[in-house]
Amino acid sequence: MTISLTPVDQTVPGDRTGRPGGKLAAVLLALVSLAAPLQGQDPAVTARDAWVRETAAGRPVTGAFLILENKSDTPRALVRGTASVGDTLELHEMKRDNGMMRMSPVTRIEIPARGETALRPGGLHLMIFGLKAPLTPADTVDLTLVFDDGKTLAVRAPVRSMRGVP
Ligand SMILES: [Cu+2]
Repeated sequence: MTISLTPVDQTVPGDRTGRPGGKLAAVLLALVSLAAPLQGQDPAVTARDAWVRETAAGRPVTGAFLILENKSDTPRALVRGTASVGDTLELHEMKRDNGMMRMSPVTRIEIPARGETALRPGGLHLMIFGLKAPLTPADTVDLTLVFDDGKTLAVRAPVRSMRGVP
């Protein structure tokens, strides 16, 4: 009985990984599945033109700006984030209120499907609070952005001079 079952056992899927091709495929699959969470990238949303504003002396707060692009067919939203150089990061909008520009926190920043949202001075932006040290144009800031699907995006943003920026 057991002897007659042996040829059947050799055809089970587990045995196929014994072939060189199967092993290579298994290793590649393992590498791919490891790489995704390590990079922390959300394939649906990417960022470009990221920068952080140089800080004025003694001000423990600054703004971060970038363009978020959603390559998927599903609307996404940025819901929170962190910055390597500060304690907290808030999502902000700037609006005209009684003739004055005022900024206030928002809970999410929408990125339309197959579209993009620009975070720039005078509009939507990120605000970094509790800066550990002043930021100068030689510095870079690592931002980690979290989206409404729970995925994260790592962004490296250079610090730019305040001169010439509204
Ligand atoms: Cu702000």
